[in-house]
Amino acid sequence: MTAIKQMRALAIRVPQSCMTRTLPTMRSMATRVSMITKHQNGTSTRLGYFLALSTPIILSMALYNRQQGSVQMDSDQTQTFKGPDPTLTPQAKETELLHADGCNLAGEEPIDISKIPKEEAILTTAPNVPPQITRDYPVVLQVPLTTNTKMKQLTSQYKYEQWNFNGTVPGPFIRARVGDVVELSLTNNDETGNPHNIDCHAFLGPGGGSALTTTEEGQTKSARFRLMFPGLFMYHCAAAPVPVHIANGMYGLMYVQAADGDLPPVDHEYYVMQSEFYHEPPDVGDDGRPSSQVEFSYPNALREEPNVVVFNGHEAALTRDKPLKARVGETVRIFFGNAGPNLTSSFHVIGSNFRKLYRDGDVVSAPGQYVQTTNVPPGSATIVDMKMWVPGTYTLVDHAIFRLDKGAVGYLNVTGKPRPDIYYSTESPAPCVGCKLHP
Ligand SMILES: *[C@@H]1O[C@H](CO)[C@@H](O)[C@H](O)[C@H]1NC(C)=O
Ligand SMILES: *[C@@H]1O[C@H](CO)[C@@H](O)[C@H](O)[C@H]1NC(C)=O
Ligand SMILES: CC(=O)N[C@H]1CO[C@H](CO)[C@@H](O)[C@@H]1O
Repeated sequence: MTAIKQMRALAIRVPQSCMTRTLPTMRSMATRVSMITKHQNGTSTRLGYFLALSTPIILSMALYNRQQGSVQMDSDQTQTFKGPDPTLTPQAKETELLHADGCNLAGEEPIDISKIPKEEAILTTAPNVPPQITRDYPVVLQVPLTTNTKMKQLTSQYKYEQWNFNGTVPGPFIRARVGDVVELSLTNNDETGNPHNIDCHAFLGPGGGSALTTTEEGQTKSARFRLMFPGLFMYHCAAAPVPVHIANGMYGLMYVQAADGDLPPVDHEYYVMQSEFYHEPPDVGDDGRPSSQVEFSYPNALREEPNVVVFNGHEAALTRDKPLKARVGETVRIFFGNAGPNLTSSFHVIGSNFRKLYRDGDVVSAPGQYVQTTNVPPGSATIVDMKMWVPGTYTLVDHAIFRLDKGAVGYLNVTGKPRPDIYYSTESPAPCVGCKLHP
C-alpha cells in the first residue's frame, strides 16, 4: 500500500493551480508503480491492476479532501490542511506557501509586449547582488552587457588575460521577476576579433538565446526573452569554441524571483561564483626568469586538469581586504554559481552550515535545512542561507579540499559580541602557521 501513500503525498504537495495539468502525469506514474509491483512479484499482478485502476479515483478523493481543508494522512492520523504540506517546519511551510504558485507558468497565454512598461535592470558586480524586486507587475527589463578582454592578476604568482562581460569575472548579477521580458543587448568591444553571445539557462528556446545574440567585434545585438519560471540560473558565452570562452571567464548569474513572492528576506545577499583556469607554464625570458604572465592551455583544458580554481574570478577576490561581511545575529544568503568548466563543487562554509539550502537554485521546492556541504555541478547554481552566531572568520571552500591550494578560498568576516555559551574555551585560539583555512 506504500504506493498509494506516495501518490497521496504527491497529491498533497501539488498546488491547486497545477492540479489539472499534473493529474495525467500522476496517472501515468500510478501505472508505472503498478508495473513495478507486477514485475517484482508475479502473484501481485492483480494488486497492480487494482492500483492502476483505483489510483486516479484515490487521487481525486485526496484532491477533493484537500479542497475541503482536510486530508487523511494515514489510517490512524488525520491532519487539518491549511496550504502547504503539514509535515513541514514553520519556515518550510512559509516558503512553500510563498511558492505554491511556482508551477503556474507566466507564459501560458501570449501577451502584447508593447503594453508592458520598460525598466532598466540594476546590475551589480560580484560579490554584490541587486536589491530585491518589490514591484508586483512584469516589465520589459533592459539588460545592456558588453564583452571585452582584460589582463588580470589571477593568482599571487601569475597574470592572465580573461575574457569578460562588462569588465569583470564573473559578469554582472542580473535580477528579474517571473513574467519579465529581458531585453538583452550585447555589445562586443573585444578587439581580438572573437564573436561573443549569451546562452542563459533562464531563457526558453534553442541555444538559450545564443544564436540570436552572436555579435562580431564592434557590433551590438538585441533580443528579448520572457522569463517563465523562477530560480537561480547561469548565463555564459556560447560562441565557438564554447569551452574556451567559458574557461576564459565569460559567465555570470541571473536570479529570477518568483512572481508571487521572493525568498524570505535576509540581512546580506552575496554573489559568489566558482570557476577554473587552465594555463601553460610561464615562458622563460633571456635572463632565465619565468614570466609573471601565463596563457590559456588547451591541452590542460582538454584533459580537464585545472591549474587554478577560484571564487569570483581570481585568488584574492574574497580574502585579505575583501571578505564578505556580517555581524553576529545576522543572516547571510549566498547566490553561488559554478561555471566549471569541469569540476563539481562541494561547496562548504567552514564553521557554519546552510540553515536553508535551495538545492540547484530551485526556489519552488521546500529547501533543505542545516546542510553542511552541497554539490554544485558545472552549469548550475545554488542558494544558501546561513545565520551567524559567533564572531570570527568563516571560510568558503570547495570541500574537495586540495583545490584550496589552487586558489579556492574566500572569507566571511563576522564581527560582534562573543557567544561563550555557544563557542568557548579557556585557551585562546591558536591557528597553525600558514593556514589559509583558519586565518
Ligand atoms: C555594462 O555595460 C553597459 C554598457 O557600457 C552599461 O550600460 C551597464 O550599466 C554596465 N553594467 C554594469 C553592471 O557595469
Ligand atoms: C577578515 O578576517 C581576516 C582573518 O581574521 C583578517 O586577516 C582580515 O583583516 C579581515 N578583513 C577585514 C576587512 O576585516
Ligand atoms: C565533474 C568532474 O569532476 N568532471 C571531470 C573533470 O575532469 C576529470 C578528469 O581530470 C574527470 O575525472 C571528472 O569526471
